[in-house]
Amino acid sequence: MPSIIIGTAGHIDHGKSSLVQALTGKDPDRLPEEKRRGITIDLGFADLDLGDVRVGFVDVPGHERFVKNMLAGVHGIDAIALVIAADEGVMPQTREHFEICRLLNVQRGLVILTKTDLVEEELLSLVRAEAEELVAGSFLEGAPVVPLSVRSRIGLDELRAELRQIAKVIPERSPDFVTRLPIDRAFTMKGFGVVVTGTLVAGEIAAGDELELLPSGRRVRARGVQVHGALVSRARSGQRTAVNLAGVEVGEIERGMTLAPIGRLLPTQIIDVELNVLPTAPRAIRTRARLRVHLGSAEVLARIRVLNNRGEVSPGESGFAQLRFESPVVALHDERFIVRSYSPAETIAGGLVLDPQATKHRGREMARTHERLRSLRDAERPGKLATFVAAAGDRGLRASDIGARTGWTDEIILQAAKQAQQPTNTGATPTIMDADGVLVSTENFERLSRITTDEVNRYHEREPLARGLARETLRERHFTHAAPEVFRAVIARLEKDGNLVAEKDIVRARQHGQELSAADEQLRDKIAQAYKQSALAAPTLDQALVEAGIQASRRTHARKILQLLLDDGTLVRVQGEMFFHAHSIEHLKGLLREFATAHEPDRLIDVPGFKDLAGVSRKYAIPLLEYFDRERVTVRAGDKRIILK
Ligand SMILES: Nc1nc2c(ncn2[C@@H]2O[C@H](COP(=O)(O)OP(=O)(O)OP(=O)(O)O)[C@@H](O)[C@H]2O)c(=O)[nH]1
Ligand SMILES: [Mg+2]
Repeated sequence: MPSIIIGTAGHIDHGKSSLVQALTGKDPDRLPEEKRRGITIDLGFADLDLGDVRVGFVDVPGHERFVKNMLAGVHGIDAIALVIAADEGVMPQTREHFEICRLLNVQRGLVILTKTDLVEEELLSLVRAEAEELVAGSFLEGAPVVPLSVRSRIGLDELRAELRQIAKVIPERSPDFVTRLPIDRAFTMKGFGVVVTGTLVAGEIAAGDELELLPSGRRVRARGVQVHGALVSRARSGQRTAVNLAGVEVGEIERGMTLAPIGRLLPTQIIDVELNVLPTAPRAIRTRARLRVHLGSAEVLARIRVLNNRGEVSPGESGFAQLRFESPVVALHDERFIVRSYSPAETIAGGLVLDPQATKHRGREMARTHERLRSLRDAERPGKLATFVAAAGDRGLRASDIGARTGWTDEIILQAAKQAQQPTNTGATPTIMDADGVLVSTENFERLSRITTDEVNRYHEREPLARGLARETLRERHFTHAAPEVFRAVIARLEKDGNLVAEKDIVRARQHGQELSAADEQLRDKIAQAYKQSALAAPTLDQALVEAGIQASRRTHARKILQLLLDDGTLVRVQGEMFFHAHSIEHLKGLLREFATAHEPDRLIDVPGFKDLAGVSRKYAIPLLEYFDRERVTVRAGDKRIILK
């Protein structure tokens, strides 16, 4: 059976709770204090079976001091029942609640004129006119106006008929978002343990689901799920839902937390928004103002930074702003919220979350920031996704990062990402590409490619004798902010394009060869010769250079030449500055193998044995053996070595 959620709204004592009770038979006021004082203090819930549809009521308090409680329940409703007492007419919280619904973009509802038993026909038509004037130009213009009395029970049937009509036109909740339950109540129930309730704004919760509470990140398990007071196997979006939780104490949960699948959503403390300041706000909202922000069922304090030159948004105007929360909260792109002044607590604005994981903006980047925020507000999903990706810079975004910002399911993210990679000709939205699972803007990717090519070319100019630039150097210089995938993808792309060659640990230009002058060639041969002649009695580097007849002033140059010999394998670095000619090493390997054959089956050699075999002193024997261990020619066995096959 389809179900919808209707929130009551209206001034204190106008008959909201009485109405819910008359319809459902259940008194939504459950607190002893509410019963005693005859007013609603906190949210109340009751539901009504209309035969072909179920209506869940969220009954809110009308008292101006409890608007914050009203706000915890009004998010996520499908429609409002704006209640106006016929004997009092439109009053301050009639307007405030109605404005809140407008700011939250509630799309449907009806007006109910209560207590008609207390007034004459004439006054009733005056109040009706007043109500119509209030809603003129809003989503409630032309909505049904139902006069009724719970005393005489006149009008209740008409109201049921209208509710059924509304239920018919409420669209189904979108399946495009991951599960999210903003919690409005948490309590313990004897024999059950911890129970949380809320309006399931997206997705489903089934018994057995592993979930997490945000912002704390506490992991919990749904032991059982109830909808409309009955156990169900799963609750669906748009239903008032109660979840019995295992793995948590009631003291760890409070109103305003969100229940979500593990690892999907991310609490935030800085968000970029569009702010709509009410025409009735007493003054402009200025940068640095401290505000109460109502998001989902949460109320969080925030400081605002208005993103324009004046540093304020005037009553009746809209503008971009950044909110910095005093504590973390779950916020999603495209989510609406209400802003109240810190003191006195009055509703002064509403807003739309644009970037839920924002960073601080620099003043001189204002134009760019505006362009981004406009795109996040106006673009279709692929455009929004591309804008998020571009804003992330070199770091790029993974699908999970997009999910944490938007609450989109994997399928929606995949679909949007695919579309965003098609070239567009609008030019307004950035294009993006997929670097091994990390999405990055084409602009950033191209920039990194250019920088890499330039850096490698410059390096070759500076060090013509070097084989290439170390990968690590490149990464440290230009890719510290980039995801490793982006680094790899840039190199791979440049290789594919034929510009660069990536070898094990270096990157070089494809056409870069080490052209040596005749003099350098001679130098190279001399050094190689010096090492070859000394065989296993390897000289120190300085000795080798002296032997090769190289002047002290040319040492630095000679070292570069030596590096070439190492690069091409003529020389082998055994340890630090200790080099051997490759021939000598090969010769020694041959001797080791012969020795092994003669010492089958254990193939063991100790250090003295090795010294004899190689004809070297301990100074060389140990580094050589360690080198052979590294090269897997030998393997240590106590103070001996096994010579491997
Ligand atoms: N005569 C008459 N009295 C009514 C009617 N509906 C409600 N009342 C009375 O009005 C008073 C307030 O009713 P509630 O239903 O508590 O009003 P409310 O809007 O829920 O008030 P808050 O939740 O505190 O904002 C109660 O004493 C009700 O008995 C009605 O149709 N006729
Ligand atoms: Mg009430």
